[in-house]
Amino acid sequence: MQNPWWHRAVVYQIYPRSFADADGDGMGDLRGILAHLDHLAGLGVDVIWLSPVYPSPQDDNGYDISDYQDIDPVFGDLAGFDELLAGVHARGMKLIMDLVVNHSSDEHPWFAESRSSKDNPKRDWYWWRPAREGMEPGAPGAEPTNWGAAFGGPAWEYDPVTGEYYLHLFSRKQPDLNWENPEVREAVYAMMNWWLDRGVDGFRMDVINYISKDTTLPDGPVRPGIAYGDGSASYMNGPRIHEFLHEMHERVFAGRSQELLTVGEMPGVTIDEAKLFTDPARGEVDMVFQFDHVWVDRGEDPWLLYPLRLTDLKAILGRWQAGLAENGWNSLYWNNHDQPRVVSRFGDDSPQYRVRSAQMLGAVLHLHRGTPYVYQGEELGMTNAPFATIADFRDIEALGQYVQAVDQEGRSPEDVLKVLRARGRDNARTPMQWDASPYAGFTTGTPWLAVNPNHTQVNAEAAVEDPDSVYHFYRKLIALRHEEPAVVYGDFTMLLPHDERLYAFTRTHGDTSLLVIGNFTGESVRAEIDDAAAWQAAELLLTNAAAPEDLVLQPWQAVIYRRI
Ligand code: TEU
Repeated sequence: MQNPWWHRAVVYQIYPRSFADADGDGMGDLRGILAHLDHLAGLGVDVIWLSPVYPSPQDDNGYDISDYQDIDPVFGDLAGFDELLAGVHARGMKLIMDLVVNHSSDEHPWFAESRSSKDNPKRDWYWWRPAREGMEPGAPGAEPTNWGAAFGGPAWEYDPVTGEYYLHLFSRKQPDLNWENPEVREAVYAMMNWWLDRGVDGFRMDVINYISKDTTLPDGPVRPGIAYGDGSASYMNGPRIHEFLHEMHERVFAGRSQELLTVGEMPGVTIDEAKLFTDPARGEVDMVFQFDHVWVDRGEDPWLLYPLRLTDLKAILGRWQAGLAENGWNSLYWNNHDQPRVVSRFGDDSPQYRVRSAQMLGAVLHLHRGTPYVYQGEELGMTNAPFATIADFRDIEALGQYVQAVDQEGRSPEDVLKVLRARGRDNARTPMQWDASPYAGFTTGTPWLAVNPNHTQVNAEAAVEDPDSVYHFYRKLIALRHEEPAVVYGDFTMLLPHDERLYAFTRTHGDTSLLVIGNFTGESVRAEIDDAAAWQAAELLLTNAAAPEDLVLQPWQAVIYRRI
């Protein structure tokens, strides 16, 4: 089979709410995106992934959809969407939509019907269950299972209309759709076909490995100090997940002549599962987002910060590289709208090393085998934000988890805040920093989430003007992927797996070998690798500091050498 186009592609994620506001209401919109398409074309990305722009009560910033076939007035309308799509295509890029079909909004007409009576034809479109046996419906602890929801509290909401509970793995305004029901699946496929017919180029599929549940819904294990049970064994990679995704592929993607891209977001996916999901012969999805590497600094206690161990990060990413080497395909990411900013997390966001460490992280990621994703502002080296108190956060996850941890589990507010400051999703959601003006060129109104004060230094205008910026380094990384087949196809070999300071590997394709080294420290470090002299003499394709001597890397330096 011919290699698919997306092996060579780089994807850029836009979180529309925080990207660019054209109408001054403090929230980003489609016209704002349209006005900045040249920034993306200049960077050289191939695909844009739009986080949800559909009508939504915005309980989870659009990941709670009340109409799958329209645009929220906050963002624009369908005509504006078509214009944006045409603008993307005119610049030779593609656009993929966010597909959020594990759950809908509780304000979706489907759910309104489902909740209305036990014999409504759509009753079974969601997961309704009676109270735990022998318990009073609605009483504390009477939920059908002990599961906790991702955003705090129980995963079941009591609905007095019919005296039963509905399942919501995320907020109570995000009821889970019942994929066991074939009508649900048909409705989703019809909607997907409608968007593809409109010209979109594929989908990023939200928590798509949660759609098949163990229908017996057993209680989950409870960890000490945590208020609710963990139900994930009953819905992560559930019993019918491969069947559902294959069916979706058949009903939506197979037989289309467009060049499409599908990527499944899959928390908890294993390498063995990912091989199945991404094996082209099985017809499921093109690639998945796995979470192992962004969970590297998580431990037993959710409210403790664990420092990065570089050897762990290398072991995880190395395993994924090896696991999908023969069949299947990796997606590569440090950042998205759910993750803290990588330069603050794994780099050094102080003025001295922010640019250099952001560049090093970019080089290490983009030189792996797989399709890299750039999250808005990552190409500027945007950092975490200075959240002072819980009142500064807007994210339903931060606010909900805070309440559960502090009020129900008795944690100290300071401990919880410390973790939210480091890991909270709002770090990724502060407005895009376009220039040094008061609201960073994001809006003329009042931004829905405070602009990071460092926008006076960290912004697109300054970065585009500065040849040594993170932006231009990312531009070169993307160009390198387009020009050098070894970046796309080369075999991956991890070097120095036990080294806590350097991340080093080779990529080999035919006669071409690349050596990549990233220094994850603020000190100079010499790379003790085999063949060091030959590499030192090889062509230095890209670096973010002076060319090393004797393979001694400066603080946070990255090097990419090529030998033919
Ligand atoms: O996220 C799914 C997910 O598992 C996590 O990344 C999530 O952000 C949370 O940290 C779990 O505790 C997806 C979307 O990317 C996220 O923005 C949505 O909030 C979520 O699904 C629900 O749609």
